[in-house]
Amino acid sequence: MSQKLSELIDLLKGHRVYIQTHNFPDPDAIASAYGLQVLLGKFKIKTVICHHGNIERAMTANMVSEFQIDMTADSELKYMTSEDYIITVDSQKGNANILDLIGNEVAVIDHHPVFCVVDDYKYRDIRMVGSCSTIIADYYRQYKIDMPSSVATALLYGLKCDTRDFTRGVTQLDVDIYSYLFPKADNRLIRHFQSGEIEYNELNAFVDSMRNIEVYDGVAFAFLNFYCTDAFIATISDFILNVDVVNFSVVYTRRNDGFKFSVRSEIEELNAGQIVSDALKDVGSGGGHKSMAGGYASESKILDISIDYNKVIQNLFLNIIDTIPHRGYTPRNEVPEDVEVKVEKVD
Ligand SMILES: [Mn+2]
Repeated sequence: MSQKLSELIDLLKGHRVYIQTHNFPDPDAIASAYGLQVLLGKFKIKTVICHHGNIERAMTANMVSEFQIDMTADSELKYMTSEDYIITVDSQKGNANILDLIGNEVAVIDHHPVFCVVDDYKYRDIRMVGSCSTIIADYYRQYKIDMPSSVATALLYGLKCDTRDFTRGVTQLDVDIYSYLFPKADNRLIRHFQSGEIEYNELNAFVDSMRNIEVYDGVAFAFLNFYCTDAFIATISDFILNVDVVNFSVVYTRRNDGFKFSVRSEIEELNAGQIVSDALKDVGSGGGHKSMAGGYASESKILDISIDYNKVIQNLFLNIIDTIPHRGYTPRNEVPEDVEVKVEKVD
């Protein structure tokens, strides 16, 4: 059960307060930050929303401009000191996807499993629900606080994005919050935000990435051999999961001196966060939810194993996945003789 909102408010009083999202914030992170900012504002606590990395996607940028959400990039932060308080939303300090700013991370509101244990938060509300927006909305609901339509729309959009329209990681609380937000939200606006998932200038890259898929026993790999944003990799990973023969997808691209990963699972037994964390532990790091996760691997460590980096990456994942019995899987050493083992390739 979460700590009381009043504890958070008491904690923040008299401090300069920042709400920090994960890097390259997505709709859930931004909606959570915005909903929390409006909520704290009702208790006369002023906050600045900050983040590292661009707001990349049209579907995210549309929401920010529609609601005039004031987001400050870390490079534009002028006044933050080590005395200032930071609340991290949709992320936890110590994770690879959040820049360590100089302020003091006193509070966390998140829905990600805890991978790096940092236990000195003064306020912690981490719940395994479909979105961080769910938790923020729950504060309004529990404490009967008036919610403007803009906040309801943003939070409902965040909830829909993270649960992929209520098809992944959904809990009873998410459903309850849906019925709480629905009458307050502008559902036409949500449709408008959602319609920009793939941008026109990405169409070629999108088609290319579909040509490069390799599938082994339901596990798909796609290497995106061109510059693409984090959000684009995630979109491709989501999309590949829609292919009928795929139930686990690993999409990756080159970044500076490494590889950036986006991983999705639709099989209960295959925990995406745990699998990325295990697969990349010697070459980088990773983590996330049961159904969606991400990671990073150092290029030199991958190339140390073999110059054929695609094979190395495939093996790192398949070696972990092969140890986990799951639906639609044939253990490697126990293949019946009359079954032809083939590598499926989608051309
Ligand atoms: Mn989220």
